[in-house]
Amino acid sequence: MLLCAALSATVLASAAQSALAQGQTVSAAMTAQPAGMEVARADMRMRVTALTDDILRVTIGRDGTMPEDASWAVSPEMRDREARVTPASDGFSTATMRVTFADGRLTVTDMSGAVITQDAPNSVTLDGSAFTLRKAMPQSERYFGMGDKTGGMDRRGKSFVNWNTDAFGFSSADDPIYKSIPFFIGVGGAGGSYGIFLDNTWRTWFDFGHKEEGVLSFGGPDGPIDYYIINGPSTAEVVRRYTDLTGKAPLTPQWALGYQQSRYSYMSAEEVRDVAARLRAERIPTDVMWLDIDFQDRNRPFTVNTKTFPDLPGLIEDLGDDGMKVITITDLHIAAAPNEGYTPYETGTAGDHWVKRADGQTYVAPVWPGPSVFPDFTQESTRDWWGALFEEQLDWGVAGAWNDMNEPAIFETPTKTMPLDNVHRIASDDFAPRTATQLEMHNVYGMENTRATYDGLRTLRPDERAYVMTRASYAGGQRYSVTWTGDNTASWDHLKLSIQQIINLGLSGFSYSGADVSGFGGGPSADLLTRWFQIGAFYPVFRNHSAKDTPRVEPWVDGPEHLAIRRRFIEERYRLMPYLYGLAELNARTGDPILRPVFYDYPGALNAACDQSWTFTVGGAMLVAPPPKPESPQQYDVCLPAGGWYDYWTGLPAGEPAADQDDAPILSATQATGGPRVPSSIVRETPRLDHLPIFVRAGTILPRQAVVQSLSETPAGPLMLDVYPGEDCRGTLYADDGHSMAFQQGGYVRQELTCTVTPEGVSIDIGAREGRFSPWWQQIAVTVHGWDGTAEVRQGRRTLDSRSDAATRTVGFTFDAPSRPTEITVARN
Ligand code: NBV
Repeated sequence: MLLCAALSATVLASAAQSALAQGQTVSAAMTAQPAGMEVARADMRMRVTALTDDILRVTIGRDGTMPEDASWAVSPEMRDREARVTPASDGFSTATMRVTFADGRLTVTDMSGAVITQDAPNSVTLDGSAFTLRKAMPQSERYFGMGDKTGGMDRRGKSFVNWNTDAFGFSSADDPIYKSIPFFIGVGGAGGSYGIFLDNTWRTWFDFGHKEEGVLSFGGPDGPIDYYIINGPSTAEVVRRYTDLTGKAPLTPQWALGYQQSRYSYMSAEEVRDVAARLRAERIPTDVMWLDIDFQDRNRPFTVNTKTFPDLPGLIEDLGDDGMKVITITDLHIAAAPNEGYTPYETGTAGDHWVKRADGQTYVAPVWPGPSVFPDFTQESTRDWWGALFEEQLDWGVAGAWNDMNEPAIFETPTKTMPLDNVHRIASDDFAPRTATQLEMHNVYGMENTRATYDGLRTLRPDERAYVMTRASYAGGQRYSVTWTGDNTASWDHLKLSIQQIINLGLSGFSYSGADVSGFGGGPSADLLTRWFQIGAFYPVFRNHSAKDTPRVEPWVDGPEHLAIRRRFIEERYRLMPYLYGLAELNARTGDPILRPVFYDYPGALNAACDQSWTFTVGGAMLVAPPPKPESPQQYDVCLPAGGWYDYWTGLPAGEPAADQDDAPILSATQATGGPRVPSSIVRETPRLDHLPIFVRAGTILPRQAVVQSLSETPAGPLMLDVYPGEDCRGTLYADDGHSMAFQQGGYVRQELTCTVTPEGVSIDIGAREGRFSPWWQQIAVTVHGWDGTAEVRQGRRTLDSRSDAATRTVGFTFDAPSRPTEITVARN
């Protein structure tokens, strides 16, 4: 922290003219601050503080009063940070950014002067309690993030409102839907990628050049004008810094990466057992069974219908013996059932935990249990009370919690939610205790519900990882829960939309999300369901779920041929588990999403020539390219970023036909127009229902394992490493016990892997083991791809047996898993 008190002289920003709401022009005075600057105008003060070299916080106070320094999303530790800055007459700079205020506009550039973000004219407009901020919108820039919002991947040209909404049956253009994450990333501008996060829980709005060409505006009807500018310049750096600010998603229990089976609802223990038994009989790897509202007594949270589920602990135990966990739904509405011995109602009433009406009475409204009351999660004491209610479920062996309806959804009202003048009592964090209306608390209510659940589970089982899934949330909600995209529909449109939503959720901090595989409403055709399983197999949360009164959608429903394809993709996810779990662990440390847009790792892909409307990567190294028009048999081109790729399924360099294939699908831009065949990065694909094109970056070491029926099983045989030689060749091995918190105390193992292409062949380096966990594998089986001829493989002075295969162009060998650094050389002989 550098104090530059000597520089706190007031500088009149030379041409600091700025237009106000009413259009008057006033001059602004600038004052240097310890970590930034303050600009004062007649009606407002703007403070810009560098929390770090790459994160600026901008707060604007009206009538001389700065907003309260409190947040549901950003911890006080982060908000209190101050970077070392160098003041200048027109602003200041950090190590990486220059911040200036001139002509009434805030401009942030990189050190070379390239603009990261700049205010548009009339940059701040105050209108009563409402406000509007305006930024310039360069032609080249595209916009991502904003959570689960529909409307395609790029937000440019669109307008959105943040208002958590029970959006049953939403269309691919409806807005708002369930979540409010007032954060976007601008990509493709002169200064590289940057993010803006407006930390305001009210009904804020964002307009990406829809209202006014070339102007990106955002604002709200009330609440703090408190936003962050996050520098990149890469998109990955923006996401990492946004999750430094709002928190990382905790490391998931590994079983939650397995296949999950759900239905609204499996109506009895018998039905759950039947479905679980069929999953096992059909050899469909599965880790979780979900129980929706009908397992409860009269839809009352924290109860069980003992007629249909006479022995829930027994059911959970038996499924557990078969390698399946059980997650139960727990909605936030508590039945208003006085004098019935319903503990949540009795204790909640005694503790004064309910949201109130404007007249001070407890608010009662209909939801699933009938007349219900609603915990005021804005009070810490209420969250503590709520969290403790999970004790019984945990004693029964329940593995995780599902918080639904927490927008909050209310029946029998056109607004679908609480009256806006309902009263919450904020008593939490560093907020000054006060009442707040539903207008202010609405968007953060669902997140505080999950916070109560998550903290409750962690407190009750401090040695276990907590798993919570939510429908509604706010920025930073990833600290407490994973999410899904709510009540989608069985349509091709929704299948495609799901990837766009998951990508944008991942860029918005929610690295764990999924969509109901099959679509919640409607009934998918056999082909649609099969495709949905294929693509869902790469969702961070892979759950099959569907509504009451819709056709069944378990993997077997359309007969053996479809089942075989669906099973193959579920199995493939399990084979990839060492890779996926490594990505989960990376995410917990960095915030890097698991499922990513291609441009996250390959910036050039932003402007690729191919339709990439739902092409994505899993962790950067695996590129998944579903047909852009999934319902059409039309051929399509896949643009592969520069650097070389392998076909995941054949293991051959991308575009090379497999031995049993006679068509050579590789194309190049020149060949496509009749030119000569050149090494190229465009591959033409013909859609086939049993195939999903997947490519692996040349320069990848991909860890895989044998298929298991659940992640509680130890995989048979060795850990497999597929080595795809190329530039910057790397991979990671990570393992821990998969469920406890021991990894935080060294109970894990991590080994970095690299490979180098040498004149003789390839050399593979296995790094030292970090951590003290003994992984399940004793042996490692390597397959080197793109290999011609036989090889001599050496580990130190030892020669290892190897097998080459001309058809697959591979050489393979096995060795004992080393705990010390080891180099293995593979040389042509
Ligand atoms: O709890 C029932 C459903 C649930 O299955 C679904 O996933 C949620 O999004 N829930 C909504 C209640 C309303 C369903 C119409």
